[in-house]
Amino acid sequence: MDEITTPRPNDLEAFWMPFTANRAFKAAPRLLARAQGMLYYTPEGREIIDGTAGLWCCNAGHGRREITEAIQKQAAVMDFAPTFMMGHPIVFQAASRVAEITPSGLDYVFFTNSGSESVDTALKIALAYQRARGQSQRVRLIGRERGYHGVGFGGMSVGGLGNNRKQFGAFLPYVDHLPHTHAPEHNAFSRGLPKWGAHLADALENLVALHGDTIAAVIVEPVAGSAGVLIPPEGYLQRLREICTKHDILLIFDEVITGFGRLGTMFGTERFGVMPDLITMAKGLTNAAVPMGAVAVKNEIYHTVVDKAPEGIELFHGYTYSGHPLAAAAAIAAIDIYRREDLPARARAMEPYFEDALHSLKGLPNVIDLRNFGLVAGIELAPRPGKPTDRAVRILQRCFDAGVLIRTTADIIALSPPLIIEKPHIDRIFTTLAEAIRAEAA
Ligand code: PXG
Ligand code: PLP
Repeated sequence: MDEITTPRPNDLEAFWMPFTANRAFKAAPRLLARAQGMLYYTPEGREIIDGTAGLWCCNAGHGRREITEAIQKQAAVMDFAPTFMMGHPIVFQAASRVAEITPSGLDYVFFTNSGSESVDTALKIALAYQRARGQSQRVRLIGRERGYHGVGFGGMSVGGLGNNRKQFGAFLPYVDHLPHTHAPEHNAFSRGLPKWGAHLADALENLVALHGDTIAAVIVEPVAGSAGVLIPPEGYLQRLREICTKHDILLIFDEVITGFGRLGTMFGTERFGVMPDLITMAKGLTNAAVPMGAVAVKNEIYHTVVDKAPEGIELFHGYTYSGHPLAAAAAIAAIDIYRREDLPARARAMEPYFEDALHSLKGLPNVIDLRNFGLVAGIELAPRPGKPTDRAVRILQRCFDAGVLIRTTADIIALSPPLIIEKPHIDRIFTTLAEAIRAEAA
């Protein structure tokens, strides 16, 4: 294991790292150089258990041969072809495969390259739909406090994370926000859906009272990931759906994290039994092997925008790489794996063990909440006085040194392992984490 498998870079300076403390990182880098199954390897060959599926995206585990081969094969057949006024066979196949796994009735798929692009695309489709059906006064978009919808101007505007907004000044106009659902005073240490808080969805009624019939769409994450694993209260999403339907407002589920088996069903919509009008996705779509995102829309939305348009282009939107052949090949192969191995069911079967392991951390110093749903867990820590994020980042470093990759936002640790995880991995992850939490309290 000491064998050097990948050379270290000789200069870390030029790469402006995303969402990273660049100065601290470049002074003490943490590098991942190789990956297989549940494991990453450092350039020195040290094993790191992947507790986060990369960034919530390698749901089928790393280095899946079928996906690699599909990409290699496609690269040799055709590197690229436009999808603007041209087509190539594999992108149509990929769209059909996605339509097969989305809820029936959401059978049309627009391709993007990321979650951020999927969100902006969904918001634009929602606006175009309202206009196409003669409701052009519906220009308002409603997000939620503590929501994360990527970093485009649309997603940032409906997003609800102050840190992601404060450097940038200008946002989309006509945006409002629902209150977030995090209520540790009622729901701390909940297993699964917290019991308190369905009524928080009623805040949408207040926004309707304020904005009348000018709301085009509401966008929420079924389970908020980036903001620190906020699990929706029982009945909350149902209530939101009812109010949207009552007032003729589109409901967008941002399933960039919750899609592809994460919650024990292919999409969160199935687990919750709530049907949105649009679903945004990315990450697990290709098992992260090639960047790709998508938006699935209700048939009526497609038909309204497309059939009601005058002859010619119906939607003035698209990316050079919408439906890139390599991404399309990777998506088809990844979806085949999710279905063949029934990874959503596997996640569901592993959930009770994962939940028990998580809640075994109760009582450790500074652990103020533990929450979980599907194969997602949040561990909330009391911040170090005057030094927010410090405790969590130091725990991350300790875990990395001990061979476990975790993810932190502020003082919340998020876990979202590949769905192929086995019980011994779960044991290792939580034992390591418990030691790190104890060590940081000392
Ligand atoms: N919507 C949701 C719900 C997301 O979680 C995006 C949109 C944006 O996707 P892209 O592909 O543009 O990053 C996301 C992304 C983390 C973390 O550790 C989460 C995301 C990205 C990076 C880190 O919480 N979510
Ligand atoms: N900027 C310029 C100058 C472009 O020509 C294009 C696309 O043609 C873009 C941005 C958008 O790039 P993409 O389609 O990859 O999102």
